[in-house]
Amino acid sequence: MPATHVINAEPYPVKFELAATALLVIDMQKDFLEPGGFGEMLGNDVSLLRKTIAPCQTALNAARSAGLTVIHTREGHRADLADAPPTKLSRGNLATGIGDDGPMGRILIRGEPGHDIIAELAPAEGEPVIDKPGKGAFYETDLDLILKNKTIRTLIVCGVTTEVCVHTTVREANDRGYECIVLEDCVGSYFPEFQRIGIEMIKAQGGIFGWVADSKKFVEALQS
Ligand code: TIU
Repeated sequence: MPATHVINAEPYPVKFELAATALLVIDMQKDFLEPGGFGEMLGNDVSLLRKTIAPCQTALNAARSAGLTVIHTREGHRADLADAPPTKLSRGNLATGIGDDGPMGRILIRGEPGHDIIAELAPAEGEPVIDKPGKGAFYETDLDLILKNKTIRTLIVCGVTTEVCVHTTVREANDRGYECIVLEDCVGSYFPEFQRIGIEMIKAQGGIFGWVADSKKFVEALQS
């Protein structure tokens, strides 16, 4: 019998099987969470995202203890920018933008310090890290292939930002037949209103994109 758990999510409780569930940690990178990166260059207050770090640690520790598949993603580009659409590079008319030098190296470039995942949530040995050129984690990556090979059906979703990379990824996953459970305190936005509405949008209409729970409910579900 597979180990089945129930999480007390909204809009209604949902079952998940340990062997068919992955924790997906989206873009918890210095470029979004620390001063001097892409998030700040866009005009954002990065401190707003930092309250997600402790809940993400709780979810990550619980997932690892339960033996769940854990997958991390990073948004970023090749050093030669060949994988960055010109429209993305020019967006915002930024004085300093993608590929330019910043305090944490070239902004949103793979291999640069700012592109790396924050130390608090560093991937453990053997946990796949998906480097993605877009906002969605499925676009031009091998995430779907990895999930299918592991026969994953449910994604527990953490990361930043709620209305951009988390939403895009959840929508992509939902259309591919995955069940997404977004942990509200583990996802963050630079805009409190977008956080609130972004969460509402996922669970509205009977769970149109998935379910919403939090790190405490996730831990409780794993212990049940
Ligand atoms: N700007 C913003 O809110 N987000 C991004 O650019 N990328 C992610 O959400 N990871």
